[in-house]
Amino acid sequence: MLKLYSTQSSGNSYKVRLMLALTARPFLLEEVDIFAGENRTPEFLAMNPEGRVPLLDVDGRLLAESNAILFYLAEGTRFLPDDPLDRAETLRWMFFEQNSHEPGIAAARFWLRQVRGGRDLRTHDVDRWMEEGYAALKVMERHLGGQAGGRHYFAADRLTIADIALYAHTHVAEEGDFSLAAFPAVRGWLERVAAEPGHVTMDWRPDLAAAPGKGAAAGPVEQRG
Ligand SMILES: N[C@@H](CCC(=O)N[C@@H](CS)C(=O)NCC(=O)O)C(=O)O
Repeated sequence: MLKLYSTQSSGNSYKVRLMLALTARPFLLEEVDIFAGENRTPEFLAMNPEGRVPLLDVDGRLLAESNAILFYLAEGTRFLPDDPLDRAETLRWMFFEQNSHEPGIAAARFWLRQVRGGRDLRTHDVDRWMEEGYAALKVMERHLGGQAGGRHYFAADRLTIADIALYAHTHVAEEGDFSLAAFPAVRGWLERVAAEPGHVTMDWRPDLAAAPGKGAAAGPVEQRG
């Protein structure tokens, strides 16, 4: 069975939990407390030398990087288009997420909301995060709202892993002091993703009652796609 090393409040981990829930795949969840350094132990570093979550264990083979994990999990499902250009467009927005979106929006939330004293520790970075984060939100707004009638999703006219990648940190952008007031198309898209059947919120965990030891197993078992 798949096993996910994840931190509950981590947007990158949430991407993977959301994808597993949307595709109704069973998995074991292992909570890694990055604030207590559980991701920097020799045991964890032996699994992922970067010392980061999320990390997916597929029958003993380990896969890091949230968007690589999404790509693996999406194979054969409706969340990864077959058409080569649609597929490439999906990847395009996932690269955008990592290069232009996550560094500002996720970093601001992490340091301003999640790390005690983070605002003081990283005062000199706040302006850059705001500039980069708002630049990314403007790109998203232009893409979604830019053509007549607007686009409902980022690629292939349907919900793909590009949307899942971008949704994870955008829907909590306000926790990093960003306002979405000036981004109506982005807000509409967030609502569409949240209304998707099988959608789960960031605090969702698999059924703890089924948990042997520390991990928790998720159901249901059948795969949708
Ligand atoms: N590019 C990586 C970033 C992973 C990442 O930054 N994870 C954070 C949590 S969201 C983490 O593990 N931070 C702890 C650390 O770097 O020590 C991905 O998308 O998976």
